[in-house]
Amino acid sequence: MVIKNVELETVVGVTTKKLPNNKLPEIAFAGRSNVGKSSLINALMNRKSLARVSATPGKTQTMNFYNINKELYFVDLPGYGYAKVHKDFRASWGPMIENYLLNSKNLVAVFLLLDLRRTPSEDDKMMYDWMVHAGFHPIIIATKSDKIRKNDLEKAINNIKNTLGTEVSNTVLKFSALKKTGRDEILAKIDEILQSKETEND
Ligand SMILES: Nc1nc2c(ncn2[C@@H]2O[C@H](COP(=O)(O)OP(=O)(O)O)[C@@H](O)[C@H]2O)c(=O)[nH]1
Ligand SMILES: [Mg+2]
Repeated sequence: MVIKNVELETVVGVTTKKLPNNKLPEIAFAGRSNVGKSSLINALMNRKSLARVSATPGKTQTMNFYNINKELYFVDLPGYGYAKVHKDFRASWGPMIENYLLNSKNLVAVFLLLDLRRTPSEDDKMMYDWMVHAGFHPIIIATKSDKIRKNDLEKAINNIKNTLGTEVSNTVLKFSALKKTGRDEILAKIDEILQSKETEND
């Protein structure tokens, strides 16, 4: 897909129960604070800073809906698992994300971002398990791939798969916002998702 037109259309606060009444398909991006969610969304949209990239984790406590080509939405979900905002945030984060994931009528796919260098945290595992239980097939994106040596890539990917307990055959997409590697594969995956959705509706 070629992204020509992007607009931050709706920002939903943590305490809001009401979801926007969107008609276009939505693709959500989840992951812990600082994993590189905003950086990925910017890279996909080819924008330097429409999604705010932050050196201070835990800043984004809203759900942001980006209208892409008037064709679909990217939904930037608030990051989880940052110690300092833990207590309050957790209390509001959980219900917000759950409310969205369970009630959005147009959600067609969920990407779960994980830092390629790290073993998935308890929060990551909880998120992944929750998604699988709720019937989603989260697509995993391993971020910050530029920070790891080529020789260690395979080992890091396997570590993620083993920790989460995903099928070994499951693909984990690698991405670097710094080098822009993996961008085409993610966009191709999005095309694939939208196409299979169309056939489903025919
Ligand atoms: N080296 C490297 N740094 C990254 C990459 N993606 C994000 N970062 C850095 O990680 C930090 C958090 O990124 P951000 O996109 O705000 O994460 P978010 O909290 O998940 O939205 C920022 O300092 C980014 O510059 C990447 O692919 N490579
Ligand atoms: Mg962010």
